[in-house]
Order: sequence, then structure tokens, then C-alpha cells
Amino acid sequence: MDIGNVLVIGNSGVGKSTLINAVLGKDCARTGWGTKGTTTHLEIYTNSKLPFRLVDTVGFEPSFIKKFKAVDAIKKWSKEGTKEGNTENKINLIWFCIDGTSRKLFSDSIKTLTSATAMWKSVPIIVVITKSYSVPERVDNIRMVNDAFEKQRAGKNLKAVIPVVAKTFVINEDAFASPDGIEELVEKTNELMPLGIQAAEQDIDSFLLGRKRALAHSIAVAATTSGAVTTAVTLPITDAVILSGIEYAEVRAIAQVYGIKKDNRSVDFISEIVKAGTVSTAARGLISALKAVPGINIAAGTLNGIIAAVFVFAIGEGSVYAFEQVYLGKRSLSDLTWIRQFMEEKLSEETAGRITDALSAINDSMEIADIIKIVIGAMTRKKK
Ligand SMILES: Nc1nc2c(ncn2[C@@H]2O[C@H](COP(=O)(O)OP(=O)(O)O)[C@@H](O)[C@H]2O)c(=O)[nH]1
Ligand SMILES: [Mg+2]
Repeated sequence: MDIGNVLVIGNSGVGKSTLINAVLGKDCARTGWGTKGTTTHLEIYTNSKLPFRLVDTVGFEPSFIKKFKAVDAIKKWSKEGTKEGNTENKINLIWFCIDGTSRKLFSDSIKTLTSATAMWKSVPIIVVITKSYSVPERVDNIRMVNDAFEKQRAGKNLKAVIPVVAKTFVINEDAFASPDGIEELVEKTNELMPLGIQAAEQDIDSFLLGRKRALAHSIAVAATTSGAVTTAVTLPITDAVILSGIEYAEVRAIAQVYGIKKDNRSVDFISEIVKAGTVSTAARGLISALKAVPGINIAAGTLNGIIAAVFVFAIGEGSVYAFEQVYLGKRSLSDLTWIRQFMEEKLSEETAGRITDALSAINDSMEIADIIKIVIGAMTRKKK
């Protein structure tokens, strides 16, 4: 059976440990993770009778840096779990703990907690209002939490707001606040767990896809700023064909990020991409369009460098998109007509139009490496 994990998060002193103790009782197992006594320390609690674990962020303190270190620790814990072949270290549900005796801080606490946990995009959230000693204040407190969430992107993930008293609180000699809300919290958590298990899968997938995209994009940048491009300035005639070597290397590296194996189909697909950037009509059209950009006053050599950068970067960015589509199963490597058309559109004269503004900021006294940075910036910004 899948046992879910609940991330218990909230500033130190709000009552996380007291709450965990109230939920799990004395007979629970505790394992420490990370370096004890530091912000990156986590404590993981299990009780054989409950179908979920509680992950306590010991070092979650009201300081920006410390907070994010604690969240990093959770990410590391999740990653390590995957490495050990144990994919169980996923966050399936979040208990946001806020202190019921300091309602002035509700809105701020919710803001920081949602930003700290932003990577869990769809994991259900239960807000636990700890130290809810005053019964008359509870209704108002719940409303305040709901209002604060309404303005947050994580608003859709808020599934319940539960006031609790984890331990008897002595108000005065004849008034006690007795433990309350624990049962409701456990029941709600159990009820939401299947949704949380599904959401964690989704969040991990979208997180990994984002990482792949960033990695693949960095390959396009590296190829564009490589020596092969910066030396294009010394070549006598601008000819896109001379770039095929670097483009092959670039596209293959990007394909690898998306786990695309080397076989006949991928070889044909990659070769279609490089052809679009070298011998196609679109490539020739782009060269003439770039040469004809009005108002630029730069030497032929510098222009060669710019043209080379535009080609290598456009091919790289196009490949990132294309291989992502294949990776997601939306396109196939056999779809050669699609990839040809897609890459030619990417290299259309419109690309030249998009970098025209950037070109007006360029002059011959600049280093070619800086010029290429401007070109990449213009192409990345205007994309979409
Ligand atoms: N009486 C009572 N004290 C509480 C309750 N929740 C938290 N506390 C007290 O608040 C302080 C901080 O709680 P703790 O669980 O250590 O907070 P943590 O830093 O978030 O783990 C401790 O002195 C707790 O005894 C509660 O429900 N009832
Ligand atoms: Mg604690």
C-alpha cells in the first residue's frame, strides 16, 4: 500500500511538534534526516496504525534564508529517495500551521508559506490553526485564512481550515481549553490522501520537465556562445552550411536530455532539423533578410557572427520544443514533414524582424561575445 507523506510546515514556535505528538501519540517511530541542529534537519514520524508519515521541518524559522534552506532540505530528501530506488519520499499533502493566538500574522504567514512550497503546485493544503484556545474566535479565524488564500495562486489547493488545540491549555483556574480538532485533522488528511498521491505524481512530472527544458536551453546557449560561432566572423562568406557541425552536436545533445536514443528514426529527424538550418530556402531567406536589416552599420565579419548566432540559437530553441513534444508523446520522430515545416517557420524572416531592435544597439567596437549575448537575449525575450 502507498503510504503518503504530510509536510508539516510553519514558523518555529507555532506548535508543530506538539501537534505531531498529539496526532501520533507516544508509540511512534522517529527518524532524523540531515544534520541535526541545523536548518536543513528534518524529522520523519511514523505510527504503524496511521497510513501517512509526518515530515517536520525543524528549521523553519521566520527568516527568509533559513526558510528556503528548510525547503531545500525537503527537495533533497525527495531526490535522495528516488536515488535509493525508493520513490516514496514525495510530499502528498501539506499542513500549513499558523498560530491562532497571533491572527495579525495570518496573512503574512500564508504568503511566505505558499511561496516556500510553490514547487508542490497541486498538492492539497490543510491549514491548521494551532493554539485555537478561544472558541468564539474560531469562525473569524477560518474566514481570515480563506480570504488570505483567495488572493494566492495556491488558493485552489486549500482543502480545509482546521482549528486545533493539541494540548490542554490552562486559561485560568476554572477555564481550560481542552484538546480539540485532532480527530478532524486525521480524518480530513486520510480523505485527501488519494488526491495527494495523484497530485505528487503530476508535480514531480512537471518539475522534471521544467528541469529538462532549462538544461536543454542551456545547451542551446552554450552552442551559440561556443568558439565555432564566435570564429564565424573570420569566414569570408556567410554560408549557413558551415554551421552544420556545431548544429549536429547541439541538436544531438538536446535529444539526449529528452532520452531520445540513437536509431534510424532519430538520425533522420535530427538531419531534417539541421537541413532546415543549412540548405533550406528558409535558411537562405533568413541570411538575406539579416543582411538587409536597415540602419545597421557594422562590418561584414561582425554580421557573419550575428547570423551564425541567430541560426545556432534558433535551431537549438526549436529542437528543445520539438523534442519536448516527442517526449510528451504529442509528436513522433517519424513526423518528418512536421519537423521540417516547424523548423522552417522558426527560421522565417520573422526571426530577422524580431532581432532588428537588438541590432541597432550593436556596433563594431563591441566584443563578438557581447554581441552574441544581445542576440540571444532578444531571441529569448521576444519568443512565444
Ligand atoms: N497548552 C498548549 N501549548 C501548546 C500548544 N501548541 C503549542 N504549544 C506550546 O507552544 C510552544 C511551541 O510549541 P512547539 O510544538 O515546540 O512548536 P514548533 O517549534 O512549531 O515545533 C511549546 O511551549 C508548546 O508547549 C497547545 O495546543 N496547547
Ligand atoms: Mg518543533
